Amino acid sequence: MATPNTAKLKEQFDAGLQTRADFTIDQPMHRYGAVDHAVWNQLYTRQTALLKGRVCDAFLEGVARLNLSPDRVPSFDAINAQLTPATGWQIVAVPGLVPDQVFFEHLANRRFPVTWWMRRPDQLDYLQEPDCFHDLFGHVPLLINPVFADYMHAYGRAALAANDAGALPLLARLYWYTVEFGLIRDADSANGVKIFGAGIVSSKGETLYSQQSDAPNRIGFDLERVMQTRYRIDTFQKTYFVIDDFKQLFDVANTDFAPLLARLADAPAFAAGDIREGDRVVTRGTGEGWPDDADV
Ligand code: HBI
Ligand code: FE
Repeated sequence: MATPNTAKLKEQFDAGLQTRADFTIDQPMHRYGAVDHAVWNQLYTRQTALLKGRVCDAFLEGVARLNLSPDRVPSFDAINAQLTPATGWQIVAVPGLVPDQVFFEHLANRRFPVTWWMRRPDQLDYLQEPDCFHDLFGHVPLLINPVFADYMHAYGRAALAANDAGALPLLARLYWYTVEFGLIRDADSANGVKIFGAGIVSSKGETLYSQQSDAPNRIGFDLERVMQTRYRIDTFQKTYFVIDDFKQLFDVANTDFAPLLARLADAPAFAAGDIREGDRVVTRGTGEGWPDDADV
């Protein structure tokens, strides 16, 4: 969470914004200043250069098709003009993190909530909460890909059902290890993987670490295995899961989650850095630099 001081400032800042019952607002274009546009430009330029040869092709195609402006914080309406005709998704502006139930209801209706505000210049490398650069640059390019678009929609519906059944942690882990920190196989790339997760794509440090470091495990994606695996919210991941292709997400999207959640309800959760029997290990991590306190 934000420090109390930041939260206090943000509260005052948000006060003038008309927040609707579903937590959406109109993107307040007049609130972006020269510093916000400069931060967007700096992050956009840095990440697009760094991601070349490291991120999956579908992401680059998405960036190109959405016509994201490098020099200014993009208008959400302009993005929707490209996005909605392609996959039925739209982005909606929100003040920041929204409650789980609200978030999933948006996804289940093909709406992706995007935080409207930009991080400060002293937060280029890290901030704990999602800002506009993470939400927009990290998440939105893949929403113009039809397979990924359907996966996110199915995820929203499954998460709503899981929330009702008290099984949200299982679905939160799936989101974490695919949408936020997913890798995808690519024989010609470092460690045989490329990047697609938004938490990686929007971070310089984790872009390099997730693909090139010897420290983390990289393990072939398996739905049940992922849903049982704890994660880190405060450091680079100890383990990344690697999908073979987007078809694998399509199969997950078409899974009947109810029996799976019932079966896993009492199953143990694995530590983030564990390697288990039956894992398809892509790379076994050295564990260098791993914190030894408990995972989430
Ligand atoms: N709200 N704006 C926003 N963005 C998120 O990614 C988000 C959220 N609320 C809840 C939530 N994510 C989590 O429940 C998921 O990561 C599982
Ligand atoms: Fe995110």
